[in-house]
Amino acid sequence: MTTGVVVMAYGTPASMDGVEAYYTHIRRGRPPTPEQLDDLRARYDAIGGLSPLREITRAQCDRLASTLGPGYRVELGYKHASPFIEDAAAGLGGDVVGLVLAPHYSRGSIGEYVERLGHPAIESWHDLPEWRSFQAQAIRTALKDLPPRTTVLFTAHSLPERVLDGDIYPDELLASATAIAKEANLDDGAWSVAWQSAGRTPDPWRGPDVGEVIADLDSDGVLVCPQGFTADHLELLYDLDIVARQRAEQAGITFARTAMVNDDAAVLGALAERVRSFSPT
Ligand code: FEC
Repeated sequence: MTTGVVVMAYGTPASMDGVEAYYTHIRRGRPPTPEQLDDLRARYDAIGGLSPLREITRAQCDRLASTLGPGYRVELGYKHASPFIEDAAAGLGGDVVGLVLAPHYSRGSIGEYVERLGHPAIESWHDLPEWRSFQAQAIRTALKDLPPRTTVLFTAHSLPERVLDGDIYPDELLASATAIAKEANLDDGAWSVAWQSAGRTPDPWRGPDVGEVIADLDSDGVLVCPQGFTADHLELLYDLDIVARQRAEQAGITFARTAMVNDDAAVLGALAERVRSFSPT
């Protein structure tokens, strides 16, 4: 008897022609205005075309599948692109468990993946020691090339305030940032948390935004550690590497960002172990 595993991730369009359908899906069926669509296409153009997210998610999923080995059937399911979560789950019989390739729980984000899956899932894994060590090592490596007075900013995707009311997401982000900062031997005043990639909607989103924090920094360097994500994609390559970098340059501050997990063998191996030992309550 095999166990089915649905590895879930955000998804990205497979071609530039697919950007409108993708954006419409993110907006829950409401098509974007021509201006919004042009703006998104321009962001993909600015990172050199499509996002690398599709290939990276595939590599992450393959790494999980090969570590899990026989006894597990692993399928990839995207939130906003094909193959969708529901299609991946429908192709699996018997026991099915889910894993989202994002470390922290929030009702408005992970909760939605799990609801659509309709099976038990690992809802949060930011306490994984191998993941925390990866982040601490990435910080230590990047700091070697930065000025001594550098601030580390741990970022995650912002969410609307109404979604975060009573949600555990900010607490989980602070808990992992604190543990990673300790493991990387950062002084208390040398790091903080910030938010990024707030949506283009009129309602208030959780801040402070990483760009505002950078503009107000009293330091010579800033190192952004996007702990809320596992792969290189648009929100990092554009929102951080282009927009946040510009903010830093305007403020006369050296900018850098830590390396992403992508298909790192130690982290994905440990995640596979977590899937193996997962028993739904
Ligand atoms: O590389 C790529 O092509 C895709 C990058 C990508 C990732 C990602 C992750 C998260 N999002 C989260 C929440 C929201 C909410 C809205 C929203 C909107 C967008 C848009 C694009 C986009 N997101 Fe995303 N997100 C990525 C891309 N996201 C493009 C639409 C244009 C824009 O606003 O920039 C607002 C929806 C609405 O309009 O109602 C909310 C969260 C994550 C991290 C967790 C995860 O990976 O699932 C939370 C990657």
